[in-house]
Amino acid sequence: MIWRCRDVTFELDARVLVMGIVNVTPDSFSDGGRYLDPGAALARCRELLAEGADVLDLGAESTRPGSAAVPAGEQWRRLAPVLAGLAREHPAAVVSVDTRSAEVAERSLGAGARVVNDVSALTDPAMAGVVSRAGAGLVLMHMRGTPETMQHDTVYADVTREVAGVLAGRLAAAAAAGVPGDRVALDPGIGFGKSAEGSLEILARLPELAALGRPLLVGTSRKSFLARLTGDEGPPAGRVAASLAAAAIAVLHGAAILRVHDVAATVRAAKVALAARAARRVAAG
Ligand code: HH2
Repeated sequence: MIWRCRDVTFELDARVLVMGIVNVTPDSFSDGGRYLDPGAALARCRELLAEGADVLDLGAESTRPGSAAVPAGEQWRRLAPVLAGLAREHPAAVVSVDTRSAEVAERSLGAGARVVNDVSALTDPAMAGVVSRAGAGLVLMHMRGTPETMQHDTVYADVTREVAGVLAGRLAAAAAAGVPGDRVALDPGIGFGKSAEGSLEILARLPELAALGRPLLVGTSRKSFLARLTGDEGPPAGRVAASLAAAAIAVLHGAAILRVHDVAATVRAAKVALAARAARRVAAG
């Protein structure tokens, strides 16, 4: 299975991509405020590349439960110096921009980004055109409602089936709007309008989503459902061990891209899980 992101094509049958998170925000749930300064954000990007990140995901808007939208102008003000620095220092690094705004996506692609990570799966009507014209990679994520409202209703008749149905529909909508399937990765949106039980069930039933035929991106890193399971009460940075377990489960169940805060540790966990997945294939003949 391939994922085309402008001039870069990832072959993902026997490989897992680790996407390192850099939130250029004052308020993200785990790293809010740490990388708002462009110099600090760039230093973090360098660190994550050195740790083995295959993709850097830069976000300028927190999407934690209850958060309000950040205007496009403010997102761009935060992102522009970081993207310019990366283009100067690491032009070959694959940069993704985590935004729901077509305007921010267009400016970021103009500054060298190769992927648009849209947690709203094309709610901005101009987004598909922007991605299509650039030939960029696109992440389509499932979310019920908006970050502001998504935790109001987390009850589903069958969460995995609903997520699969919505993602299939968004994949078709992207194709109809000019973004072919080989540019798209799909994401169940762990924690986005899901209960802790729902997020866990999706992890357990990931093969049903892998059956949609596109690379699956899974973002469990440091999320609160892990703390519910482990009983960890401290800050999100203390959820690394639980995050690694979740990452390994995701890979064993078919994930192709892991969106994480802790790159070096996840690279190692993913290698073990990927080897187990390959061994299972061999054993199954
Ligand atoms: N999770 C977050 C943000 N963006 N994008 C995708 N595709 N999948 C995810 O699971 C996902 C995402 C939330 O994590 P984080 O960026 O660390 O926090 P915040 O939204 O508070 O900035």
